[in-house]
Amino acid sequence: MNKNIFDNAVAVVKKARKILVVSHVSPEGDAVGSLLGMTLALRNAGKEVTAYLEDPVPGQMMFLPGVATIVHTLDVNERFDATVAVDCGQKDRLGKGFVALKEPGVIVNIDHHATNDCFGDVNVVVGDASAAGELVYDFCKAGGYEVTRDAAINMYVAIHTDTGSFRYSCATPDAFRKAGELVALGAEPWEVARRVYENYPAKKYVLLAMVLSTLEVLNIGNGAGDVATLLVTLEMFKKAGADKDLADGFVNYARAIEGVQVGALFREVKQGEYKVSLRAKGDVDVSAVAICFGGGGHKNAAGFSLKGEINGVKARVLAAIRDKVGTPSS
Ligand SMILES: [Mn+2]
Repeated sequence: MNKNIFDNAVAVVKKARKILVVSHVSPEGDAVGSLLGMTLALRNAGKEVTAYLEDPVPGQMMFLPGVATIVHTLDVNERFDATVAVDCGQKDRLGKGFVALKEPGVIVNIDHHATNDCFGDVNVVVGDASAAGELVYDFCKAGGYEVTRDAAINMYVAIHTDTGSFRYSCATPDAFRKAGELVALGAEPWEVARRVYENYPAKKYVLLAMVLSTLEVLNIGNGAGDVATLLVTLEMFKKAGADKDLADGFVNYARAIEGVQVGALFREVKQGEYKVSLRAKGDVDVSAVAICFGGGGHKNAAGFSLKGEINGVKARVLAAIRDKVGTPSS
């Protein structure tokens, strides 16, 4: 028989009767989809599976099959034969409830973050997988676990969300091929898109209208292209009756403008303090800007907090963008 990267993981799971499946705090589509995809496949094979997430499932993911069976607390004395962790690079990101658990059994760590510290007893870390959901699908194939329609919907959502709807460079031929197989197994693209991306509360748009009216596109004169800024204030949240989550993703409107290389959203968190989100296109690295203000992130997506009045805060951020991401004009 051919060797497969999942052989050891499959061996652990085959031997286990009582299994805990976990993913990271602040879960998004890949975390919830991978968790439930794995859970449903193993339950279908007769395993006794507990699916645990420390934090609540985001509203847009509440339609996922099996979501009602997720638990958010664990009994520290409960004993498992094995734990399968998905989409999580560090053990403490699995949450306090998991870390406190005395007998998690053999820990199988299945992930796609290159920064994964291999906290498991068995580690399957594939940095070029688009989503942990891809790996859950591979695991099922390797172990001979049937992928039911309900499991397929979860894995499809995992891949769909982590590839930015197949827009990011991680949308590889493998990601498309596996997504296609999951559609053949019963995941419905339109139904998923409708639930995940076309199901927002109206007040999000009331808020968006106010935020878009603050748009400024500035040429900062450093050869790095334009910077577009958006502002969301506490008063706007109050007027729209919206909480802060509803501004998630607004910064992408700034980045999406023709000629703009960096989009910035300034969100007032309290009087005199702003959370700044930066999004860059292509080769522009905004994490360097975030780091110089004590924040962090990835090359194309980073953030930090800054104190001061909005005009001063904006001027400091634009100056840092000019210094850090500009190419000397030639
Ligand atoms: Mn992921």
